[in-house]
Amino acid sequence: MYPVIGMCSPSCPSLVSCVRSARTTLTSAAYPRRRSPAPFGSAKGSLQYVPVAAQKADVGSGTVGFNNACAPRPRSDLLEERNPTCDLRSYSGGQIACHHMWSLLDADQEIPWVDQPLQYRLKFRFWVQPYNASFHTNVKRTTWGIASPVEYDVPRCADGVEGCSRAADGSWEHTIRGTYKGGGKLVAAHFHCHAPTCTSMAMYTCAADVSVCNATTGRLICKEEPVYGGVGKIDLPGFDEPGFILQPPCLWGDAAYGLEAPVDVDGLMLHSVKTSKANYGHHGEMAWQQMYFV
Ligand SMILES: [Cu+2]
Repeated sequence: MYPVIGMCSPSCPSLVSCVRSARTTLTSAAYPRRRSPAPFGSAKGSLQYVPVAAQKADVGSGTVGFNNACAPRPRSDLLEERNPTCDLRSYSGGQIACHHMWSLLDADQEIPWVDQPLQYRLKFRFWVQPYNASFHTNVKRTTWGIASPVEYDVPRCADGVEGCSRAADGSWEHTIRGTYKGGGKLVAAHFHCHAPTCTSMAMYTCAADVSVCNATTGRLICKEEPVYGGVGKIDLPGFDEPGFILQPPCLWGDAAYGLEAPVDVDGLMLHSVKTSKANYGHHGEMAWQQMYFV
């Protein structure tokens, strides 16, 4: 928990008094005794940044609404697993708490390196073709998530933690699954997840008469795994760079261009499986499927 982040509910007399009490009694502050607590996953409220006045470098401010919503199985595993990201009362980090100048430290921790802004570098490559009406087609975009629905916490795995298993090399692996209805003829799947946690995402399609759609009853249509640069697994040597990761998408299209035909998933159930490294916990990991279809 980060004491600089508080939470509030509409039942509190004021945002400030609620946030103050929330530092020590989060649940009772959000839910007075006369009401029974909201079930896990349905608490309402927001996060407020409370700067530490004694630290000049602490200039963060603002309030952000909490809108994560984990659907019950089979849509997503996370609600039944009581993933902390599903509920405001258990939320302990992730994209909702990540804002400009919000220092996610304990209140008694000094903000380090205030004169050394962290720098990072992004490199983009764009392939561009002039429009050609004979083969370019407009596509539509949709997103399917199996987390909250976008982000979730990968727990630090141990014996007995749901979703945890040992990978082939003996390290901990955490897996979540979700089942949902598809739509359209798929032409591209970009599975969005985070380095260095994410190890794979896979999507299966099930026949309409299958009662339980999973990796056994379904047909694998796309699996994406990160390819690390600098280890000789990228075909173009100039792009095989250490420190970068290639995550090839799944693409469907015209056989004339070497592609398999678009997958028609209209009305079909789809099932996705996402695996992560879990020797350590990770906040704000994602299992977000960015899809293009016609
Ligand atoms: Cu992300």
